Amino acid sequence: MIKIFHAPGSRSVRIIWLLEELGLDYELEVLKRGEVNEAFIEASPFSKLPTIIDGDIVMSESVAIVQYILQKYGDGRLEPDHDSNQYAEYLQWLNFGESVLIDPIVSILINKVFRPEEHRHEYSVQSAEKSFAKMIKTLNSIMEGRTYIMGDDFTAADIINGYTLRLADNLQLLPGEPGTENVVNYFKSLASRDAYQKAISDTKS
Ligand SMILES: N[C@@H](CCC(=O)N[C@@H](CS)C(=O)NCC(=O)O)C(=O)O
Repeated sequence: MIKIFHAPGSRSVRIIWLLEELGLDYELEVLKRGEVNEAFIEASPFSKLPTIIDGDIVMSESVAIVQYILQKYGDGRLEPDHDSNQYAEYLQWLNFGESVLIDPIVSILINKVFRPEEHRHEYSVQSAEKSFAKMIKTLNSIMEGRTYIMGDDFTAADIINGYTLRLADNLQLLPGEPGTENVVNYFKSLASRDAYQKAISDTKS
């Protein structure tokens, strides 16, 4: 069974969400703030979440973990056929959510939440908010007429981007201004999925 090192709200939500969508069993090891977890330190030398252990396999990059799980256990679900033209577009969206869309969000989190107040940098927050707003407007045009990021079918690219949009929503970066409705509705539809709800509840039901 796949073991997931998890902390509430962290990117490990993506992996729980994926496994819930696939109906696969998993074991959660929830890290407690301020407590040293030897098994986690051994599995994740850079101390990053998510980290998974599956038999002899140990991994800790969320997009790579998604690809690994789909290849090993997906039976073709939640991704286009690898021989199809859509697969290239899917790979691009799968990476976009972690490589591009999350960038300004991380900057905002660092400068609004994580750093002590005296080290926060207001200009970085403002420029990250601008950059995020610009990306959302572009994404909004792309989402016109699409239910999911690949069109009609829900894929794992929605999980990667959906988690990123959750962070944005938590930071009130998705207030629903004109020109962002498609993205807001897209996020709402992802957030209403049972598997997403289980993933953010932090316990398995
Ligand atoms: N690109 C990595 C990022 C992993 C990452 O930064 N995870 C955060 C939690 S969401 C973390 O472990 N932060 C703790 C730290 O940086 O020390 C992924 O997608 O898995």
